[in-house]
Amino acid sequence: MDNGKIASLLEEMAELLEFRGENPFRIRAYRNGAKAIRDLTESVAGILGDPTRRLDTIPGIGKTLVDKASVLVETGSLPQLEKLRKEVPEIVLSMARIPGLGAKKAAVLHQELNLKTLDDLRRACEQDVVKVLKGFGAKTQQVILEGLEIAEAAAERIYWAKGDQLAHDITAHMSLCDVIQRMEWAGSYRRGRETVGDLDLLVVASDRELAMDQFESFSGRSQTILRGETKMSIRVGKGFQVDLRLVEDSEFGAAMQYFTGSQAHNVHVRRIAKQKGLKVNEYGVFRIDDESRIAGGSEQEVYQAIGLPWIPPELREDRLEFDLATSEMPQLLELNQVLGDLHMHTTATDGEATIREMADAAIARGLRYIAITDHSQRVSMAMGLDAQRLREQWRAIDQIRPEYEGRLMILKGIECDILEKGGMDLPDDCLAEADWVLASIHYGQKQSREQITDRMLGAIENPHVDCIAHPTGRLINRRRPYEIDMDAVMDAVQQHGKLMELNANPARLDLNEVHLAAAKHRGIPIAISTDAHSVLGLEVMRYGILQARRGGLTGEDVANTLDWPAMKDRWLN
Ligand code: DGT
Ligand code: CA
Ligand code: CA
Ligand code: ZN
Repeated sequence: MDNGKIASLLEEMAELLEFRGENPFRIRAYRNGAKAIRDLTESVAGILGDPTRRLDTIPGIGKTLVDKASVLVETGSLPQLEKLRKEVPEIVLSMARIPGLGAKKAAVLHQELNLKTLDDLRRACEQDVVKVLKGFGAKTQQVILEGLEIAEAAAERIYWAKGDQLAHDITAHMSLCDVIQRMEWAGSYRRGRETVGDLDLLVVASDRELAMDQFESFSGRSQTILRGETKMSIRVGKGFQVDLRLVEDSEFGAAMQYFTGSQAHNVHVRRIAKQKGLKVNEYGVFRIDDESRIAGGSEQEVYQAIGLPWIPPELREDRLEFDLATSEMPQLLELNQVLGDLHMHTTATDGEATIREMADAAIARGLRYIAITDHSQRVSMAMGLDAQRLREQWRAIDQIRPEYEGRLMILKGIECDILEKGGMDLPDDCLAEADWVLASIHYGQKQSREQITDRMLGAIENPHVDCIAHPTGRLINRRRPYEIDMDAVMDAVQQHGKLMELNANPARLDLNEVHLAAAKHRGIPIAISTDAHSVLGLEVMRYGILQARRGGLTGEDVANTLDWPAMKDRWLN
């Protein structure tokens, strides 16, 4: 059982215990343990299996959690969890999460109406079956219907890229209002998380009412959720929420620090502050003894007051940042450091643009080299290339190259599938002629952990393979990563001197930030690539940069910050 699975089962435990109104400390122990395990780069099973290691030396994992994790690893299930699941059916939990419903009413609904899904509940409301139940009534029924809609929309966190678009639209709209003196985005959006639950905007305005009026007049607004003195929330489209907070200029830094989060980061910040006799909140940093305020105008000041350097928002997840802050804060990667893009498709397979069009677009973006990496034959849906068609493409590249001499290096690459039965989708003699070979899994993703890991190891051992593309295969919000022994994969990558990809597509962002940090720790070079299927697709590089920063990566850790000859020299054998 992998760490992700263990963590989600522990989270489920926490949720069920919470539903039952159990001891909050116990619930928190499960939540903390789940987070610690999710963030762990080594496998829990590995640590438990090693008599020289102890799981409870890892912060956040107490004795109880060690027992639970051992049972999970050994038996694949947890008796206590099974019992709770029987007592509290999934549907009751989902209903309890609906705003305005709660645990008690959810239980009654389940008992009386024998509902299986939230859709059943909606139908029951629409058919006026709910309002006649004892203790419900027409108003409650309406609240449930509205809550259902909210829950549905909120269930899906949106991709950062989509949040970014919305943030830009709102910024443009707010900028039209001249009472606004200062405006910044905070929250998970500022931290560059893969997905955002809602957007958080901080504003300093000479007239708060006018600023709120402006916010309310945003054309995408579908509803005003609340409008108070200093806080306002609107809904955009079907359900996405945007929060506006009006703050004082002198408190802007403290507010930014507070509302950027993450919550876990802030808890840690407050703990450090407390040890120094200080208190940090959204208004500033205060001395506990005499309540005097010592910082708050800028974030820099806030961190400095508690003895820390300013911490880049992308790192504020209570993972690496406090260790880095006390040793050395890295100079995180920036977009302009990236010189090449090593994964893209053309009209030869499922891309929309020709080699020339991709090349011109790459030059316009300031790149110095690109690799054309169309699919191999196994990907029949995309007209994947066999050896003959691939060699034809390479001849075409040979012909185009002189035109781009001195402006852009066009590499002859391939995204070669790792076959279901193991082995590469194209013969070695063909792969040997490529400048750059990506290996990736597109089929047989449901195979066992052993099978997938073996296939991956086979590819890494192939001397012609340079880099593993989108190594976990996950699609955010849509498909879980395949089961794979990432420790073993990274061991092999290290041993054979290969690279790993950070696929910058906003739906992939694969490797994730935890794996990136592990790769960095091992000295595995990362290639950040767009996997572009069109000229516009090259744009996604910036999402990859954010993800790299979240993993703590600097220019040193990323292979394509070097020019092609230097990169080849340094990282390819
Ligand atoms: P999201 O919206 O789910 O993607 O994640 P965030 O981090 O943007 O969370 P959000 O919008 O609820 O709140 C923004 C930040 O404000 C959060 O990262 C930390 C801070 N914050 C909000 N509510 C609380 C709270 O109740 N306690 C603490 N300590 N911090 C809070
Ligand atoms: Ca947020
Ligand atoms: Ca919020
Ligand atoms: Zn691709």
